[in-house]
Amino acid sequence: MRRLALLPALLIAVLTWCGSALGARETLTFTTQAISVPGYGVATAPMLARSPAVDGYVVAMDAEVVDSAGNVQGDDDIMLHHVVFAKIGTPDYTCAGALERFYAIGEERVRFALPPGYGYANRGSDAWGLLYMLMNHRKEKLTGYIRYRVEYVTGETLTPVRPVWLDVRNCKGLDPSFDVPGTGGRGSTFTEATRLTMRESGRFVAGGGHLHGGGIRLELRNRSCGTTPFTSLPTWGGPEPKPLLHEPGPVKMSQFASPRGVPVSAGETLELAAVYDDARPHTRAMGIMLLYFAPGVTAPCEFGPPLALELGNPGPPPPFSMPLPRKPRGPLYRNLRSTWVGDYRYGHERIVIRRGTTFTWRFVGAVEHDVTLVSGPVGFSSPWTRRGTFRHKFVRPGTYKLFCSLHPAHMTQEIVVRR
Ligand SMILES: [Cu+2]
Repeated sequence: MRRLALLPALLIAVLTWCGSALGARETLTFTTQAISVPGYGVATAPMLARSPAVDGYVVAMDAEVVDSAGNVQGDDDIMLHHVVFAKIGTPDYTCAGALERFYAIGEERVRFALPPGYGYANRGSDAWGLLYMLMNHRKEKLTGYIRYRVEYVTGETLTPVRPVWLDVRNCKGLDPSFDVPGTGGRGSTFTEATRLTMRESGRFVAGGGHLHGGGIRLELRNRSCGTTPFTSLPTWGGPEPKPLLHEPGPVKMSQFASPRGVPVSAGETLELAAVYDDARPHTRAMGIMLLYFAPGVTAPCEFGPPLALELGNPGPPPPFSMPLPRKPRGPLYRNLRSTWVGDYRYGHERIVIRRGTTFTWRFVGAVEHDVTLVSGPVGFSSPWTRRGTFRHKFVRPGTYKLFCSLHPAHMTQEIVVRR
């Protein structure tokens, strides 16, 4: 009996030993230093990130937020808004500078995995960095840690891939967001797009998308061939963390991993198009697709086989109107033309102006803030800033509810534009 029971264990030991002699695949887990997130607030910053200490290939990766005991944080505590990983000192495929963006995770908790035989090459001496944005849904300050798992292959040669980061606001800095005005009427859409002309031939063997609330689809088009080889679709739903500090985004985006993938040829022009609902405003929207490219020989306008999709349960964005997390307070100011934006408050919170007024916000804080439409007749937002001014001309009457997207529960404002 005893001898029989030992047999499986022995077999596993032998197989594991053979496996490591040929090449090993292991899961490496890293945890960042502590990140403090203010109550009902947002924390965003770049930091250095630990990486595998030996040469090998990343074949899959995911990330989550944990507390000091290692417990995974729910969205009701610290929500992972997004984390972007980059290799320091390596040029990016689409943007200037030596930060190669190779993995990102957002509200859609999508794990990236390359098809078998492909890997993202990494040296033990390579340095990684990450840019995080975390959101605290509790009143008190919380401390979180980003824990990421890297599936890592050593001791064998894989077909190398290069990450290709396509963003409809290509290379516009740390906040590549745009605003959907929401003035198109029922059933209308708003599209923001970017193009990339391929410098070399090969195949995209994996990819996925990132949209925000109001997103309908993200299309990868081949303009030279008149095709749309991949569309990333959002899945909606799931419990929304309360209080709502931003318009909820998709809980999943469809992705693909296929060795024959999406073939492209040198000189062909690709277009990434983010299609949003334009029946209502959506501010600080995004449209990003991360693809993994394996250089190789392809025919011009080669038609790839159907992609192996991980689809989710896609559907149109739910009609949604965001309430302000805090009711604007204080006296009502009539015909005001400007206000100040200080640390954690707007100079005037309740304002009535005439239609056609150009309103000015003067930023005088020690930390960054913004002005973002939450609901109202037209979507608009300011950049994050500590200094300078931002102007908006109010041409449509109605009630504009605004907040600072970085301090949404503290900084709110309501501007009524009369006819
Ligand atoms: Cu703020």
